[in-house]
Amino acid sequence: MTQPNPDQHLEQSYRLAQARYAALGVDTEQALALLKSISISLHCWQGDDVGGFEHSNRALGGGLVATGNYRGKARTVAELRQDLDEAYRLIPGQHRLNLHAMYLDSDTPVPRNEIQPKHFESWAEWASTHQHGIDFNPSCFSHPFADSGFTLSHHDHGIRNFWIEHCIASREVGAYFGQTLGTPAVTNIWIPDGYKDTPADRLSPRQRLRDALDKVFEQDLNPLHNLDAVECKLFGIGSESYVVGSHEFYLGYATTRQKLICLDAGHFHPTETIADKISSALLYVPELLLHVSRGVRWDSDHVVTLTDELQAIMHELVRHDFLSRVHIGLDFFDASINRVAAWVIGTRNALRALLVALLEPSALLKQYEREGNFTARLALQEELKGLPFGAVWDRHCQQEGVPVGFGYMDEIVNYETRVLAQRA
Ligand code: RNT
Ligand code: ZN
Repeated sequence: MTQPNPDQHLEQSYRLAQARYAALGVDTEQALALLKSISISLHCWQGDDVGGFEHSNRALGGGLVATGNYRGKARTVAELRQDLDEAYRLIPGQHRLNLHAMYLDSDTPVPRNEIQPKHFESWAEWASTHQHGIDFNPSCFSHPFADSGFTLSHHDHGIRNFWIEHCIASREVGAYFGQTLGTPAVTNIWIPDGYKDTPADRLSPRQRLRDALDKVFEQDLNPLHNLDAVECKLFGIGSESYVVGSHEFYLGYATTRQKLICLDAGHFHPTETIADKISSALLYVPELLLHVSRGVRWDSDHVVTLTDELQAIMHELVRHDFLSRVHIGLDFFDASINRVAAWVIGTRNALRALLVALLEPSALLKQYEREGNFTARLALQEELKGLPFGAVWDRHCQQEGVPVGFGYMDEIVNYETRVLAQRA
């Protein structure tokens, strides 16, 4: 008897899955076509534990901590790109890169308030060759002027101004990427500002931050080149008692200034999920940036896994047709496992959750809800969890020419031996 080959197995599984979904009125081919059109922005900072290439060798600051010492961390721009290329090869679809200002490509040190597009030319060339859009971030941490724990809201005019200039310069770099690559860069401002212990004055830093941001955004930039986002946080390591850029602060700011708000999945109280915030925020701000991450207790930055919370986020985007108004970025840094694998695992999971959302008969669920049939709504929601989305996902990977299932680990192991292990 001849055994069917693995490709035939995949084909058979897919056909069975297709029929199961069709019985619920879901077209798997349409879901896959949509999934192909979605780009995720991979964050450069997973590749080197948020180090950057500024020739300064400063320890990571701003309350950010990358734990672990797995071999093979990227030490140069070239190594980071090589690792990114490998990650993109193992992820189905065409994706973006989210770059921090501290990852500039310059032989000599450049003060942060003096960064220019020319320091990022090689990134633009690489991105254009590989068809990646680029998103951007000012780096307001790991710097002597951030050591006090305050940047844009600092009481010292000179220090505050330094960070204002850095953010203005960053928007210009964002616009340069957007114009060069033909797809707008989302330039996202996150600052660590806050107090470890109970403040005496919660108001003044917020007034200063509001005014500083207004200066940063004074110059209108073409939205086809650059989109501005602001990112809130509940607390950080070292800013447990007070964070200047809280959710209320930035929701108010983004609403009144019509900026994008960035919701990071790890930046809220552990029982609060950003999935429930998307439909509210999008009533008042034009677009959203998501930092898809995974909070574990007090850490906000674990590699994204296929959790209920991730699934809830993706359901929101699909059910309300928000995909065109939401930019999906990742934000985690794990130095205890193979860093390329971390990108691949996290991005593939974000895409898998998107696929599950695309395979949902949401019209039917909404109908049950309108009819007050909450029993059927619950029953169907639970049944859907057992449907064979994995066969549809495998089909997608196969069609996109990337390893199916656990198969990508063979490539990761091979890359580790060939490349990462050689970095002493
Ligand atoms: C920090 C924020 C921010 C950073 C990156 C490096 O809490 O989430 O997005 O992770 O800018
Ligand atoms: Zn974030």
